[in-house]
Amino acid sequence: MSDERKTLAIKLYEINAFKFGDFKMKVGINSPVYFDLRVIVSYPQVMKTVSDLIAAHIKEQQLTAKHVCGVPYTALPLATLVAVQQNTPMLVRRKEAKDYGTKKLIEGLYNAGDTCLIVEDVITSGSSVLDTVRDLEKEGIVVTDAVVVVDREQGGAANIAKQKVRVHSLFTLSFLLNTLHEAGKIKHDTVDAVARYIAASQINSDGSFVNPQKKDGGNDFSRTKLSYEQRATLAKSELAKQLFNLMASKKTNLCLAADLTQSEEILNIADICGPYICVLKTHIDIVEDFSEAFVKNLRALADKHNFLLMEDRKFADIGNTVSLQYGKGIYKVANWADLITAHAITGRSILQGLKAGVADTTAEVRKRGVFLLAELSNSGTLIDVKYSEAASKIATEGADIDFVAGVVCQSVKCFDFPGLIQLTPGVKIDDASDQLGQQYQTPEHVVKERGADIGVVGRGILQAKSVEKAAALYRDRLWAAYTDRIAK
Ligand code: 6AU
Repeated sequence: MSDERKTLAIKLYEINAFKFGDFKMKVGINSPVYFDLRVIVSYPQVMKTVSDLIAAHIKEQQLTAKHVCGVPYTALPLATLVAVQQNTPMLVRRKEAKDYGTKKLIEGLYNAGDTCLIVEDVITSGSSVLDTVRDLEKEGIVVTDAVVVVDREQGGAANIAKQKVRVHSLFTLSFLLNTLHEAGKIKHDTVDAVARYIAASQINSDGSFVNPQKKDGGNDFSRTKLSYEQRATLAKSELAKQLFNLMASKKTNLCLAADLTQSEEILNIADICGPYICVLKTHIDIVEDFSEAFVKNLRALADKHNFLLMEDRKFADIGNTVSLQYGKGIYKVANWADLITAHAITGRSILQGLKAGVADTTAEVRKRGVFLLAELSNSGTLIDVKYSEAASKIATEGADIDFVAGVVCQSVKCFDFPGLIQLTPGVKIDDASDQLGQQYQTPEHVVKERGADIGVVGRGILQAKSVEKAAALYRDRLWAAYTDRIAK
């Protein structure tokens, strides 16, 4: 069996099912090894060998689950072969429930109390297997075992075992490394680099890093420990890159909420506060004397003082409507605002709709970005943990994330990806709340405890005796909190 596994390990390497180099991972850090087992469907002999080995393992270990279920999508064909070979009925887990008919997430015949074995291609944090366990368990199905082709040894097996599911792997990353090294396919340096990476990047089931710096002196990849310059290199949105670099070079992470109703007042405050801010945020629909000349002058001030304009429109409609609201009407927001805010309530189509609202060229879309709202600062908000998790998923997964510059939220737990910017409103040095539900925190608290990259200050500056002094003070305190945060 061991020789067969070694031969298969080398074959998988030869067909590029895994590679060594410098790869950007979903969580934002670079990995020296990358797996893509999707390629095996093009090699029937490899498919057969892998599924034979899984079936042999199930027999050897006397695993007797009533059903087999593959984690979508890469492991589905493998699970099918295993199920057919063993004559075990299969269950299929949908990634998304159908929006018509039965809305079932699990297809196949089963009864509550049935047992099931999961097949997966690669585990890193274990979160995909755990998603499948959760959906099966919702139907009363008991998941006993998970058989995976490759365990990257980054904590996934332990995360799954915590849910009382036994994990079996055909290969560990160490086994693959040693086999390839023995066969003269990779150099010792590669083995070393990968081993160091594994030691330094253990992952919790929610995708966050275990923070090994404290444990063994390895790297710490948590987003709040990285500098804005480092994070600019990881950003997927051009606007996020630009804003990270602007903050780093101008040494400010202050966003001014210019919630004023007269255009002259906004222009005046933008000129005074311009040197201290990275973003000026508007609510354009409260301006009583809006004109095209006003936005032209505001843009000129943004260029003069090097800050970006964000229209806090909080778009929240179906794709077609937001595309019109963004590009058309009196305000034509897409023409002048670098950044906008949007609710995630409509789901992914909000991103497609907004992209469609920016003129028609890809180049234009690259000059714009959105901050998705995942949490709100006011008391009594209806947003709960499940909603904010789903909102941050929209911000970090899928084809349109190149348009997402960041997330508006209140807590560091909201998302992990270091290429996104956390914008946190509700910042004020005094006053714990206003009369209408707003809740305030100090600059130090939002940056150090809550993970804010940019603090949004409105009335803390607008109502100060000296607006300029207040802007300088908020800039200094927010910036010092950030430099402290990354130094520790
Ligand atoms: O400092 P303030 O309370 O005067 O202003 C806070 C600004 C306002 C709000 O519309 C906005 O921040 N805001 C947002 C944003 C930016 O989307 C979200 C939120 O949860 N709370 C909040 O106050 O312009």
